[in-house]
Amino acid sequence: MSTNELGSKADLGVPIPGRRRFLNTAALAGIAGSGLGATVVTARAATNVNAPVKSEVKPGELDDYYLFASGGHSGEVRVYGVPSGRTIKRIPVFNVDPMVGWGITNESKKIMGLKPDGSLKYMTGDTHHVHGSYTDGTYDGKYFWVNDKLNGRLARIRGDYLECDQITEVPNVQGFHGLFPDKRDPVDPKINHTTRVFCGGEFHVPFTAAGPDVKDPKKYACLFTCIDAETMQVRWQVKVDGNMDLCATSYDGKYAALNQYNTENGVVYQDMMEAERDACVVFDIARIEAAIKAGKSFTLGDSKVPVVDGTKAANKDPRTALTLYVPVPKNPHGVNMSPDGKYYVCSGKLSPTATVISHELVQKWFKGELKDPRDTVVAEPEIGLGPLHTGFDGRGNCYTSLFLDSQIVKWNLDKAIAQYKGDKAAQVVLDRIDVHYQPGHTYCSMGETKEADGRYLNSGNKFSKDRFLPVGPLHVETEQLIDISGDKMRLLQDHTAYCEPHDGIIVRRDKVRTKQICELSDHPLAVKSPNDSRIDRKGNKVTVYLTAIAPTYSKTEFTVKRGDEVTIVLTNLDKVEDLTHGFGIQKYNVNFIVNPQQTASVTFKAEHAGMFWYYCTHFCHALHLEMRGRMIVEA
Ligand SMILES: [Cu+2]
Repeated sequence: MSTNELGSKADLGVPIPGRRRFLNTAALAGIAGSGLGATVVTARAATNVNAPVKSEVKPGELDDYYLFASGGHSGEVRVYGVPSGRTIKRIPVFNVDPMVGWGITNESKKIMGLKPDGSLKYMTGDTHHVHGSYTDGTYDGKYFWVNDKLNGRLARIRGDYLECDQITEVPNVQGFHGLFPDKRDPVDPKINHTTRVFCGGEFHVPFTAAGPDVKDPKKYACLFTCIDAETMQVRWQVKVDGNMDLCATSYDGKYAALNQYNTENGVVYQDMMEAERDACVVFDIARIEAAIKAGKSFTLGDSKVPVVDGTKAANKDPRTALTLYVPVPKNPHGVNMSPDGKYYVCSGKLSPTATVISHELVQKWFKGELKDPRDTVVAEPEIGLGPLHTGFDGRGNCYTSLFLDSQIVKWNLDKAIAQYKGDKAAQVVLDRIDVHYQPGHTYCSMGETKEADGRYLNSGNKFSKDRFLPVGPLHVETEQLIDISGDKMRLLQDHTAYCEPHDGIIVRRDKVRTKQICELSDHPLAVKSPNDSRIDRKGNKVTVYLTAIAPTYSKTEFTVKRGDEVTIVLTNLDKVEDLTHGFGIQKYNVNFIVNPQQTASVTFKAEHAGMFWYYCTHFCHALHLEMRGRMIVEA
């Protein structure tokens, strides 16, 4: 789009011939100032993974990676650039966000879920884990998923617009924490991409709303849930012992592993840390699906989702077992799969160890070739205090966050296995770096894919303390970027993260292919031309169809009656990249945006009589302030 075309668009709605020249100049100045005249980046060159890592992205340069991070109890997902640490986008998911109108437009409210009276069922959420869809063992950029630990939901984000398009509430689950997509089909070799998302329930619950079982924690259990990646429907669930925390899947699609704490079924923390070992539970996906197909399922509570029994007592015979409980030291936190697909690494939290479980030996156990679940463990190195999460560099090294030591520790998998076999001289720990302070999640560039490139590691630190200017009692968090390309780790930079990200993934920029302009045909109500702008009335329901083309709406005035239910349908007909319009109505709590070629709608009751200006809230043009109109509400 040239500046000339922009200029002619800018002239629309400014029918003052005598001022034409002045307006052109002013409009163009505005456009240049807001960057609209700049060259648009539509195709991103592939990241050169052999180039030296850098700590700075100079003005005009682009980042090499996207970092998708959860936003914790803000309920959103954040997108940062790596290595700059710049925030590029905040994607509202479980939260209400007036910046884009999420939770305000009819379209977003429908995705979020409604009560029978049309109001939002939930306005809050707690996101912890973002993971992307896979093809051939690496990100394909089609979808990203994020959990809601607060209200037990899974949300999907479309890779093309980086917007949430579906949310599914998981039945009979509280504290849904870890999630991971499968990386291919466990049975059909033709299906080489993600078709399922696995979700672990953390808090054990009764499956009834009344009666003695509600109060008796010994009757509680957790559910492991499989959700269809395309339809977002819940496919099946597995009842298990213990509280599931994080999830990791194998590259063959056959297994999902979740670390478990509170195998004691305690309800207070003292009881939850009684046992010396908890577990990492591994699910045999193909067997579970075969059991469901064979009708060996039951239902729980009001849910119609088929459930199979994955408890320890029901799965003692490995040859028919749906689950394998591998005992691991005390209250583990975090399980991650190595990029070569060989090992699950489970962190100790209350034990200074990481437990390495062999994928090959897990398969042998399920064939009945190993007696003891502990026979699947091939290493358990001591790495430091409070190990939580592990990233990988694709060169056989692990990077584990140590919450209590405030460090990232680099250790070698093969050396840890050699040490476990008896090689006392094996040097397992290769390096340590201090981080600031108390790291939770840590993850590496492409680290959970077959394309792990060993360049960057992000340490998501839970406390920032003195790292930034003081701003009162609530502190931001520190995300620290670390160079892992050499033998020694090197701190590159700190950036702030508003509270409070948990897990994230670092995705090469060529994997993410977004559309910068929406499709008019995506919305059935799209107002395709200013000439289609109209007002439809059915009884007291009024629909106002509007278009926006900078710097004007297709109607600069419309009239409704007090008590009417008013729906505004607004299409942004501008086709220029980065030309978003907003729509706010004074005193009516209406505030949303429409991106180029996007349509959105809001519905409200015209409660107050009088004249109310509506105006463009998202800066769009030199005549942005003039982009407004009047809603007359007749008494
Ligand atoms: Cu505008």
